[in-house]
Amino acid sequence: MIRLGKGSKAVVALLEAGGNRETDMRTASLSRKTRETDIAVEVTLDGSGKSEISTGVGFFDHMLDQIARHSLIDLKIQASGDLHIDFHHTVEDVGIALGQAIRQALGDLKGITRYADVHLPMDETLTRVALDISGRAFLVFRTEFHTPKIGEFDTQLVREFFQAFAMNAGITLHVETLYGVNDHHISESCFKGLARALRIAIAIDERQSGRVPSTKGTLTG
Ligand SMILES: [Mn+2]
Repeated sequence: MIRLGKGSKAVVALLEAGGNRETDMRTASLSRKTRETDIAVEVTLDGSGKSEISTGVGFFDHMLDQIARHSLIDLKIQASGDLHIDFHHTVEDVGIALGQAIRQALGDLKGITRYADVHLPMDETLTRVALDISGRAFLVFRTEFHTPKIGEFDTQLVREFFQAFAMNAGITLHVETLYGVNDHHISESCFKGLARALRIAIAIDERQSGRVPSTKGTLTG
């Protein structure tokens, strides 16, 4: 396994040289510390969905586990934040750090599938997630909750996470819950939908033959 700090130029070079994709992992690790939070993130894009998540917020850990499990990205997230105030800083800053780590691991975006969309059902709820790994950060979030809290967790923070993630990953991300009754299901369908769409969009498309999937020739500037 090759460990890459910034970007995945070495992987692309290997791909172009006919390297073995099974052993050339796209990975990144970073840490981010402010007066509000202290966060360490490790991602392995071509993983098996293993996760080690500890944010101090049980429901949020459960949602981040869904990202790993259903994107097949291996994810380690260790966060300690000012939870005595509320969960806002921790949720937002994990979104920032995870977005940055995934962007870093994707590198110059050569050979990726780029676009994906899924409809993610969870019992009575149906959420649509469409995304473009474009280098252009944009969020459309059309999901409404029926109650202010899921347990201790503020339902407003779901949007905050998606906003922070999209802005820092450089992804155009559209999330829309078409219908749903239970807020736990609604939230979980958004996270699982993101995971399933990421799984498709980050995958190496053999027919791209290592090219950046854009007529501009670049997605990073
Ligand atoms: Mn659940």
